[in-house]
Amino acid sequence: MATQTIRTTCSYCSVGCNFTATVEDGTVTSWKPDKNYPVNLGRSCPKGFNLLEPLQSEDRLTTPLGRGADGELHPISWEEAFTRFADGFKKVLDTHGPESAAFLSTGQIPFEEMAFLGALGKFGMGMVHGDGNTRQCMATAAVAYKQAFGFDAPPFTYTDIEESNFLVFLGSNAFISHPVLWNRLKHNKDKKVVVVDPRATKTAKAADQHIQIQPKGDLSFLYAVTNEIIKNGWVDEKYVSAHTIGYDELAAHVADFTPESVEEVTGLSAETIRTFAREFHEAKAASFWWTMGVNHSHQGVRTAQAMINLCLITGNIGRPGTGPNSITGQANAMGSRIFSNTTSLYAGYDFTKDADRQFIAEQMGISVDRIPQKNSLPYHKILEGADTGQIKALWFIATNPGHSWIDHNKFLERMKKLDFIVVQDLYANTETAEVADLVLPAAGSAEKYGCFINSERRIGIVDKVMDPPGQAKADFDIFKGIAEAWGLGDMFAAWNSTEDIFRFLARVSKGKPCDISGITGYQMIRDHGGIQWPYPADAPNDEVHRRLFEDGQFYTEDGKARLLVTDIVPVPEPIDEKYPFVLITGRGTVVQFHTQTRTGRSAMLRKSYPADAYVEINPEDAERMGVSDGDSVTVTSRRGHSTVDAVVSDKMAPGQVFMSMHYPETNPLTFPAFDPYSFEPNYKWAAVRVEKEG
Ligand SMILES: Nc1nc2c(c(=O)[nH]1)N[C@H]1C(S)=C(S)[C@@H](COP(=O)(O)OP(=O)(O)OC[C@H]3O[C@@H](n4cnc5c(=O)[nH]c(N)nc54)[C@H](O)[C@@H]3O)O[C@H]1N2
Ligand SMILES: Nc1nc2c(c(=O)[nH]1)N[C@H]1C(S)=C(S)[C@@H](COP(=O)(O)OP(=O)(O)OC[C@H]3O[C@@H](n4cnc5c(=O)[nH]c(N)nc54)[C@H](O)[C@@H]3O)O[C@H]1N2
Ligand code: SF4
Ligand SMILES: [Mo]
Repeated sequence: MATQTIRTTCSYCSVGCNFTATVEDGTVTSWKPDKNYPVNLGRSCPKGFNLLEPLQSEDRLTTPLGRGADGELHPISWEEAFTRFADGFKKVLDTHGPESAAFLSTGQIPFEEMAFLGALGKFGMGMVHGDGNTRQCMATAAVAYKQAFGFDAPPFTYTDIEESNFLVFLGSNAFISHPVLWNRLKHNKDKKVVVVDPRATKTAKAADQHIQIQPKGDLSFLYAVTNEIIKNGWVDEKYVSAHTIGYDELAAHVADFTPESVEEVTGLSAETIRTFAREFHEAKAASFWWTMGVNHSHQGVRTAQAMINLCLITGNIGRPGTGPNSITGQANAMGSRIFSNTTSLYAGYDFTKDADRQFIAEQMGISVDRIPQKNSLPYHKILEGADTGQIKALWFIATNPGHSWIDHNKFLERMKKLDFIVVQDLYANTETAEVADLVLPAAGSAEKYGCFINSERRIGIVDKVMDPPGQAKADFDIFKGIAEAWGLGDMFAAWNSTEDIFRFLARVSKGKPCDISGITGYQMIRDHGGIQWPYPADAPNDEVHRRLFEDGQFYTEDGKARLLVTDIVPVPEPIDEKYPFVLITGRGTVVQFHTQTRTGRSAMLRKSYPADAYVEINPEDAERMGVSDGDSVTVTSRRGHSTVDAVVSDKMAPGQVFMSMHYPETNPLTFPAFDPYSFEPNYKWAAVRVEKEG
């Protein structure tokens, strides 16, 4: 009997845990969290532990499906599918031009596959627009870092969580969202963990202090803290003058933000704010850890930068246990940020710069005319284009916006206006696949090869442990088939495996902040237990944990970081008498992932979460409305209504309700506001009312 041991990276969240599979004669006989991998050291959460079960579900998509004259989806051959794909897109692009079709990509497939998609869509098929679902998730952090540091570069490594003695989790429910990372935190008397969240989440309850802020009060809170730090002379002046630009503007900007002046908007006492500022100052190593409570905001970029500013002016960066640290979301969100060829050319090169286009064209061996000279429209503008008629065809890869997109009733209406929709997924009954003309069956992460990049910039290997079912193909092979059908075989002749693409990207990254030119191939990543970027050929560094900016040099032209501020903008949809509650949305439980296409298919996981959609309501509000736990209630916004179960919970502050994103009942209600710099949707504020049924 042939027995193999294969290590691969989990494809749910961005922690990036590794698992070891024992494969006997093609069957996985054991699946265990890897003890030696520096990320998870033998730990896992239930999702990773059940990673393979949804892939083995009876209703996996095993053949391509095409919509027939009867309006239904029917199995078709791959040959037919590739022909329909090429015909459908060519017709639209030939008739309406290169800006009439787009692809919407993901943070959940290996970055080599993303890179292939980016080249195929933009250089091959000739589309100008292609964005990723990381727009829904990490765009705010990416833009915040890029503006402040000169490159999208999360500075930390996971040991910083162990070494910090004042950790602020701001808008992060890491206890359920990044459980293995949260578990690295060892509480002790030299360490204080503060959670800033409007809800008393599991993370807040497990922390030393919960600062129960009003939704969207963060920017005012952080400016008041900055003001306190400045007024008390707690600024690290040496660091500020050597390594930053914009201090005087920052100081002038926050001068009016006294703790007293922000009490109302933050819901916090001036004393709480002063104490926080003092403790942040006194800590030997203070750190911020933020996720969607910040990114999903109409002022997310500047809020993230308010944390970046605080770390910079107090010298809490580039040392163990410090940093303004954005934890990423999806398993390969970081890979999509640097290698997907969507918002920037590969490795942070710029579509709008002649020299950058020329360089990438040479590396690809293509004519520079094939590279679009302008940036893609962001996600929400692509969807608006579907409304106005500018966009006629869309291709969705490993994402399900028919459920996850903000204000999704409108999304589904817009889909009806399109001439051609293609969805590439593991399953045919996702909300997005249901409206497609063509559905392409993809292999899941454990059924193919490639790499993910986790939250600490660690490149982890994705290895095949089992075959995909039926005719399902790795996304790589689907892109290869499309390239052939389009007549682009020559352009991609050098890419015969994901590792070929990896080597291309490693070469292209040379000299950029995310330089991985020293990584020779997959075996090296396997041998090292993952490798963090950068790993340049001319200065390889084999330390397992590496943080950025230890020398105070940033990626801007002058090497200095930027301190950036803005005025506070009122919330886009204020509550009023008719819609008196703030609706917050987010993750519900550790065992549910996003639109539940995968976790919903695990019998094991299904036992541990509520089967039906629910809304969490504060006990006083519930009592006033005569609502008891388990009652059926209707939640109504200006855009839609959903009838769900009431959960009366002291997690919620009065005047606020929470619905989890895992149920399709949530996004018909959300309000489509976007950050002005990152264009990330503000999923975490809508005005709603709640009424008891019957
Ligand atoms: N189990 C599980 N884990 C996951 C995922 C999953 O679906 N399920 N998804 C992965 C992905 S892609 C992502 S992006 C991450 C997301 O991970 P998180 O960001 O931790 O998840 P969320 O629940 O969306 O939001 C975090 C918190 O923000 C708070 N919040 C809302 N509004 C505000 C505000 O105005 N200010 C502050 N300070 N906080 C606010 C919410 O109450 C919530 O507790 O999780 C990853 N991990
Ligand atoms: N109300 C509300 N909405 C939200 C959020 C919120 O907090 N509140 N959070 C937002 C955030 S942070 C995120 S990241 C998004 C997530 O939103 P989506 O990306 O739309 O969510 P998923 O359910 O993860 O969709 C991924 C799809 O890819 C498929 N898939 C998995 N692996 C593969 C593969 O290898 N190849 C292919 N081709 N397909 C694959 C899955 O079956 C699934 O259908 O949701 C956003 N929506
Ligand atoms: S913590 Fe994240 S990466 Fe680790 S097993 Fe759970 S879902 Fe997978
Ligand atoms: Mo996300």
